[in-house]
Amino acid sequence: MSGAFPEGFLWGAATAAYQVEGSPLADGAGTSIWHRFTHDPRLMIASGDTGDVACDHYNRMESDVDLMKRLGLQAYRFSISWSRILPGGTGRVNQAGLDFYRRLVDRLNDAGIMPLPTLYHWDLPAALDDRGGWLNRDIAEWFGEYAAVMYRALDGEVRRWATLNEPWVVADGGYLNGVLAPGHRSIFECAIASRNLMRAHGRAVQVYRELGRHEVGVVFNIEPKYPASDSAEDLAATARADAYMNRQYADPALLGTCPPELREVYGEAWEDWSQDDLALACQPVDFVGINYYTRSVVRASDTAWPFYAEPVVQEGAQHTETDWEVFPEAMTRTLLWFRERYGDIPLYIMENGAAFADPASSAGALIADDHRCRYLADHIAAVGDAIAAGVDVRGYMVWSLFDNLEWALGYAKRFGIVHVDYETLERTPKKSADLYRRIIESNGTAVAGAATEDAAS
Ligand code: PNW
Repeated sequence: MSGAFPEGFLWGAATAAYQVEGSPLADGAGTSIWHRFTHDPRLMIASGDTGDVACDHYNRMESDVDLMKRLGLQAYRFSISWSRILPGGTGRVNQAGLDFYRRLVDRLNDAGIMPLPTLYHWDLPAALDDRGGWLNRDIAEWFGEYAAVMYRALDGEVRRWATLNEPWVVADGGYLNGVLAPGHRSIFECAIASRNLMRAHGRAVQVYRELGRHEVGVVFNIEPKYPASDSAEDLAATARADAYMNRQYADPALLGTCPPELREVYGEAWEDWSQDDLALACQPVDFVGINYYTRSVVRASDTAWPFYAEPVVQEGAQHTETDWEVFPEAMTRTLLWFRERYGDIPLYIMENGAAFADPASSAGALIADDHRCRYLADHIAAVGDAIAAGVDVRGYMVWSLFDNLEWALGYAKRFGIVHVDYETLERTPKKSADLYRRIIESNGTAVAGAATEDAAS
């Protein structure tokens, strides 16, 4: 087990703009679809929470980077808010928005922390949503224009860019289930948005090849699907679920094909991609980011529209506060599967972590988030197992650095290794941050001890 982390393995933590920054309209920024979504009484999120303040990272960026340094982080994955840069989505550039990310990147580099920006983590400029958003084919050009602005501004300081974060969540949550911005519910739109997401990704990679000097990649959430039984129906349902959630995005980007099961999944909403669209989506990337949280066990169902597949809850297994089964072995399996299917491409874990109800802390003591400590140690060990089996994993980012706005679930679900008091905005590292610091210092060897230690306590 573990100890397998190569020299130079990159240890860091991740956040996303709308979840942590606050001040979404400051300094000339345009409105994003997330600002709209959280302020529209017909949509909103149950708690009424918004990103207006969030962790106030926008105003506390400098001291937050100092905190990252104290935690021993070697990399910080964050996202750039498109509407801070281009308030109307295209056209006029807002210098003050660029300045914020330049100051962030400079401060990170000065602290010896590698900046890992993602261009799109779900907060589309509302002005572009008014023009159809991800349903408009022109979005590939819009995204390319925005990407070019960022590359021109920061490619000297940034060496590794990601285009999209989790296109599946954007399409499924935003256009099929309506639980995320822009809150639509249409399987037809889901298919169109999915295709345009991957066209936009491809366009941003093309632009990078013209302007960039370092690396560009994309980040997928991968949730491996396990069949509930060996019956032909359950196996077929599992393949549909896997095609819809995992291969739908990775196949076009990395193989230039669409999974055949998607025809069945989408039914009349499916339209085959043209050769041009496939070619645009399939640009050579320098790395792939993988976000892993859980697996799911799948069975066939006659009533579960539209996929006729449904998850089977694993009674008796540990689940997080977001009801995700804790199943670290599947992380190893995901990485092995990825190399098997897509070849030997450098991989980064760009997100892995868990929401748990943290115990209250007594004065002076660290918040004893033992469940999170255990989760992180076991999953980092699972990454070590994949590396030992020859998978080229080059880094690991904890989700998340901070407790933050967990999208439609609001502030109640806490993923941070650093606690945020939403009254005072005070940051307090939890026990997991201390564990993670030791893991980083030992380049991963501290995980084995950590898992046993917490099991015993
Ligand atoms: C990711 N799923 O979202 C996002 O990148 C983060 O912004 C988010 O806070 C984090 O995971 C925790 O939820 C996901 O349903 C949301 O499979 C949902 C799923 C996966 C990832």
